[in-house]
Amino acid sequence: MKSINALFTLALAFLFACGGGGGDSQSQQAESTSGDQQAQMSQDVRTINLVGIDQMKFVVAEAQDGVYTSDTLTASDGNTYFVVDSIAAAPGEELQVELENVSSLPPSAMSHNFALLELGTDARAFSNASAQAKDNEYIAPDMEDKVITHTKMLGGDESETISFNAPDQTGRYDYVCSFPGHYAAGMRGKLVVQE
Ligand SMILES: [Cu+2]
Repeated sequence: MKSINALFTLALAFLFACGGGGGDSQSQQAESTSGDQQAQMSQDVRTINLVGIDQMKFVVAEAQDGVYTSDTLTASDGNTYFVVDSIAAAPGEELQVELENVSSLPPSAMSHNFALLELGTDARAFSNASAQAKDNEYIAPDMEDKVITHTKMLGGDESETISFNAPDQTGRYDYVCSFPGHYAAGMRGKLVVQE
């Protein structure tokens, strides 16, 4: 009887241990479920994971299909990234662009957005005008018709994913970060729409 009691206690202890573990795996499951839901949302849609860094460049953490990079830069978060020069897309291709700002500086000093401009837009003029438009998330109100799509202005540790279709017309479309000074510092690139 003593040994049965001991066995019972052991079984109970085991049950508690498993119970605790079960709780953990349940919360892990909950996390992975929301991950699955995100994956479902983006099913078959190419997502370009852009990062904005204090050196005022659009960068990626790893090679991605159709994303063309040049230099590498080590950001303030200690990670080394590839500087993005251009992104290729097919006419009308459904795309998602995620932009994450990895800065630890205050938003007033280091925010980033991604603004894709209509073909033939003077990207420098747009950026200069937008630098004055603090109250409109640094998008020049009188040039909003030149913007195909854009993220909001993101402070450090913020990210946003936008969904859109690449334009039907082939060509080289400018995208910029319109935070003051960032276009001039090189926070820009081309969405190359080609067959
Ligand atoms: Cu920026």
